[in-house]
Amino acid sequence: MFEYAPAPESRDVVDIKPSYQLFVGGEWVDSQGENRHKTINPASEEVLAEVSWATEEDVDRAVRAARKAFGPWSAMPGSERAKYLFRIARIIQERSRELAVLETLDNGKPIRESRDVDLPLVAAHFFYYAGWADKLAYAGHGPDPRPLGVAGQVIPWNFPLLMLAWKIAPALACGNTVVLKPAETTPLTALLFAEICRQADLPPGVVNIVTGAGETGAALVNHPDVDKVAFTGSTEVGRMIARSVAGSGKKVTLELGGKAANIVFDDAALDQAVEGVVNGIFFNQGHVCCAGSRLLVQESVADELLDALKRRLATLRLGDPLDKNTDIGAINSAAQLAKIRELSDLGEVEGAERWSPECPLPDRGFWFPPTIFTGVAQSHRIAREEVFGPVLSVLTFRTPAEAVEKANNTPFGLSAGVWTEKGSRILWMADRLRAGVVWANTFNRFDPASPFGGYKESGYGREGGRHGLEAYLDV
Ligand code: TXE
Repeated sequence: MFEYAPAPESRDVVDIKPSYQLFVGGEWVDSQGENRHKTINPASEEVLAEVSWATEEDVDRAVRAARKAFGPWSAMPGSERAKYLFRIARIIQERSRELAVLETLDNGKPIRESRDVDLPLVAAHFFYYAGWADKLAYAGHGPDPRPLGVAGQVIPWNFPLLMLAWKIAPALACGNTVVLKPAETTPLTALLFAEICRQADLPPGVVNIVTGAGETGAALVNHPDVDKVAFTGSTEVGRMIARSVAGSGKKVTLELGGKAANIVFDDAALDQAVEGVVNGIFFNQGHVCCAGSRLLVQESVADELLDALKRRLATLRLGDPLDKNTDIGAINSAAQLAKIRELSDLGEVEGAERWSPECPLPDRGFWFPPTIFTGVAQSHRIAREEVFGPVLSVLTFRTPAEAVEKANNTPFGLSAGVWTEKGSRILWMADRLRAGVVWANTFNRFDPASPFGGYKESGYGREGGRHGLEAYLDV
C-alpha cells in the first residue's frame, strides 16, 4: 500500500501582522470607523489577523486619492507605466512562495494550487498587460484611446489574488487608477499586494485597497467620482450593482455565476475525460465560477465513466491545505459551507442519489467531501443553481443535439467543456453552446491572452486578452 508522507509547506515564510490598516494614497491609514473584522484560516478556524472595515468616508478618501493620482498616471507615457507593471510582476514572482502560503492560509485552497496555478497566473497577467501599456493604439479603439478614470473594483474570495490581477493589471496598463475592495473573508493577499506596490515605487494613489464587506463595496461602486465599476461575485449582488449604477454614466463589467456543463461523448478518451471532470469540479473545492458542475455524459458510456470517476475520487486527499499532497482543501467560510450543505440535502430530498468516497473530515474548520449526484433531473435545484462547492450533478444524453439543449438549459452561460475525439463535433458544439468559453478536451484552462466572460446571467464584458482592454478605455 502507498505510504502517505505529509509534506507541509512552512507557514513561517509569511509574516502576518496582527492587524492591518487601509492602503490609501500610498500610505497605511486608520479607518474613520471603529469596526474591525477578524479574518480566519478556514482549515483551522484560527484567527489570522484583524482588518479594518472601511466606512463611506474611508472609501471617499480612497477615491479622492485615486482621482489625484489619475492625472499624472494617465499622462505618463505607456512605456513608463509598463515599467511599473513589469516591476510588480517580477516582485510577485520573487515573493510568490510567501504570497501562495498567505493565499492558502486565508482562503483554504491547497498550496499546490496556489503555488502552481494562482501565483504563476497572477504574475503572467501583470507581464501580459505590461506589454500592452505602450501599444494601446493597437487595442482596437482608434489611434488615441483614453483611460476612463478611477476604477472601483470589487472582487470575491475564491481566487483573491488572481481576481485582483485580472482587475488591476489591465486598469493600470490603460492609465486608470484603482480603488479595490477584496472579499471580507480573504483580504490578506490584497494587503500584501499593497506592500508590493510600495516596493515597486508605484506612484501613491494609483492603487488603493479598502477592506470591508458589502457596505464598503456598495459605497465604492456608488461613489459619484468612480468612472468604472468592475465586479466579480454573485449574480444577486451583480444585479443590485447594475441597478444601482444604472443611469449614472459609469461603465460596468460584471462577472457572475455559472453552472457549466462538462460534456463527455462516447468516443472521448475516457481516462482523460475523468481527469477533466475531476479538475472541472473539484479544483479549488469547486469555488470556481466556471466550474464544470454538471457532467453531461453520453448514455452508452455513462456507467463506465462513473465507475472510473468514483475510483478516481477515492484517491483524492482532503485535508491540511498547506500539505503539498493535498488535493481538496477547506471550504472558504461557514456561510459557504452552509449553502453547500443546504443545496446538497435538497438534492437528496428532490430524489437524486448522493455518493461520496470514504473521506474522514478534520475536526476543526469547514470541510465538505467530494460529492456526486446521479439520477439528477434538469428541474432539480442542484442542476440549476450554483452550489460553488465540490458537488457534481450527473445527467445523461443520447445525441449531440440533446447535449446542446441540456447544456444550454440554464440561466447562466459562462463556460462549457466538450470531450470527443472528433474535431468536427467540437466545432459543431462550440457554435451552439451559449457559453463565453468552450474548452475542448481540457477544462479550467486560463491564459492572460484569452478573453473570459459570460452570456446571460453570468454577466457582461470580457476580462483578459486584448478584449479586456476595452473595459478600461474610451475612444
Ligand atoms: O458573494 P458576494 P458571496 C457566488 C457563489 C457563492 C455566492 C455567494 O455561488 O456561493 O455567490 O458568495 C461584495 N455592493 N459567487 O456571498 O456577496 C463582497 O463584499 C458591492 C460566485 O461571497 O457577491 C465581496 O467582495 N459589493 C463568484 C464580493 O462582493 C458587494 C465568486 C462578492 O461577494 C455588495 C463569489 C454590494 N451590495 C461568489 N455585497 C464568481 N463569479 O466567481 C457584497 N459585495
